[in-house]
Amino acid sequence: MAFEKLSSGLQNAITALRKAVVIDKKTVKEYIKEIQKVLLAADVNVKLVFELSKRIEERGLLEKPPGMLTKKENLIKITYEELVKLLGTGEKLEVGDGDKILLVGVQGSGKTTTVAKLGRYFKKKGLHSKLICADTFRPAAYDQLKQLAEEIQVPFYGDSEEKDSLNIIKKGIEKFKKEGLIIIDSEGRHKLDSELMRDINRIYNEIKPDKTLLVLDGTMGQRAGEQAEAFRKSCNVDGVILTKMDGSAKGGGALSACTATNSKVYFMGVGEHIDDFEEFNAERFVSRLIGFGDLQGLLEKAKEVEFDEEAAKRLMSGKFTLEDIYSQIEQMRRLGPMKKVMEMLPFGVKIPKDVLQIQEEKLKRFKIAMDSMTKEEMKNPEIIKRSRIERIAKGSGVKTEEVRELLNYYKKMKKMMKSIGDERKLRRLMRKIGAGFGI
Ligand SMILES: Nc1nc2c(ncn2[C@@H]2O[C@H](COP(=O)(O)OP(=O)(O)OP(=O)(O)O)[C@@H](O)[C@H]2O)c(=O)[nH]1
Ligand SMILES: [Mg+2]
Repeated sequence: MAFEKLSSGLQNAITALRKAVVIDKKTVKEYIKEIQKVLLAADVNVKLVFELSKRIEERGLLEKPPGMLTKKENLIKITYEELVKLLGTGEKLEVGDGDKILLVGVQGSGKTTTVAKLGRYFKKKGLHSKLICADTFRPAAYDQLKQLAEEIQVPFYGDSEEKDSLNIIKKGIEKFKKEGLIIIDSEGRHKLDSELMRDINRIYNEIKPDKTLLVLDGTMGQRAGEQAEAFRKSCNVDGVILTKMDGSAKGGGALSACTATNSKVYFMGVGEHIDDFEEFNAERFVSRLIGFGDLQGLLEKAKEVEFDEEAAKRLMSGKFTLEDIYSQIEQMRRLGPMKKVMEMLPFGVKIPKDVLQIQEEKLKRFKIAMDSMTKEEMKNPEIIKRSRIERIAKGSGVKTEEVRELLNYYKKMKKMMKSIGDERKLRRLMRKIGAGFGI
């Protein structure tokens, strides 16, 4: 993978940062210098690199790490966020059967290969891909796509005798009865000549594709941005597919240049084989560059702490309602740490066993019951007496005993929250828990 260098470079910088004893201006500067070196080697635009490093430095030095994150960890989190910003968002290409996709690009950029890759990709997603070869410029184009279509077993239309590409496309669309996802390969020329643009414009205006995707060779590095801009000026490009990202050490440059020119990158070609193709998602991509497992844990930790901080505020205010239980259930995933909070209460707080051992299944039933409650009942559960319990049970299909159980659960939780006491105690507790997580 061409991103190995970029990836190992970033990871080395992060490892060095982790080893640093103190995080001061000097360490941060050294760290940023490393990141700069790595990005410049990947052909990311110098200006972008400096903007990015300035933001990392500023945020790293000024920002208060969210909750329990250390300064170091926050610096890594910031690096991740800024890299995602540099490389674009994670928008998905929305298409379906009945749509037409037109691929455009200069000669040799990888259009024909990508038409087949897209065909396979969408076929795997359950759509009915159909390929049309509209390249009348290069004689071998017809056979190339026909073979690829056979390989991936999707319908193909082309006509090696016809000289007008527009005619071919029209006939192809007719043949496919406007059904399925029609993917059209167009011709390429040596460079961005006006004739190519004129032809593509003509096709575009007649066919009105639902999506026009520009195929760009990733080995161009940051020059990909210029091409993207030129194409967008002369025809309505919806997004970009970067090819040959496997062979290029300049992939980072191509990606960032597309983002910088507001060209959404939807896919990446990462090899000559049909399956060497992936959806581009900046968050996933940067996670992988930095080391996915590592980062995931870190981001989770930042979130967990945010939750605890919020919970702490609410607990302190003494306003614990059914709504809190409801949102807790909604955030089932985050209930784990909450349970830990309760388990680790070291200040002689007695936790009723049944509060801790409440089953997920039961929580789901509670949620259903709460869905039948009024806003007032959720805020002030004390008002829920017998007749209301019966109404809630009837409305939700949950047993009256279960509604009672929920109210009991609520009472116990509230009592427990009260007994935690003051904020200092709670903060101390949270630090302890942090230590338990190995922070
Ligand atoms: N390594 C690698 N090679 C690729 C990738 N995509 C395409 N290629 C190769 O690039 C060359 C050109 O690909 P084509 O699909 O024929 O390019 P094209 O844009 O259709 O070319 P023209 O029709 O001549 O304009 C072929 O040798 C492909 O195998 C990729 O993602 N990685
Ligand atoms: Mg071609």
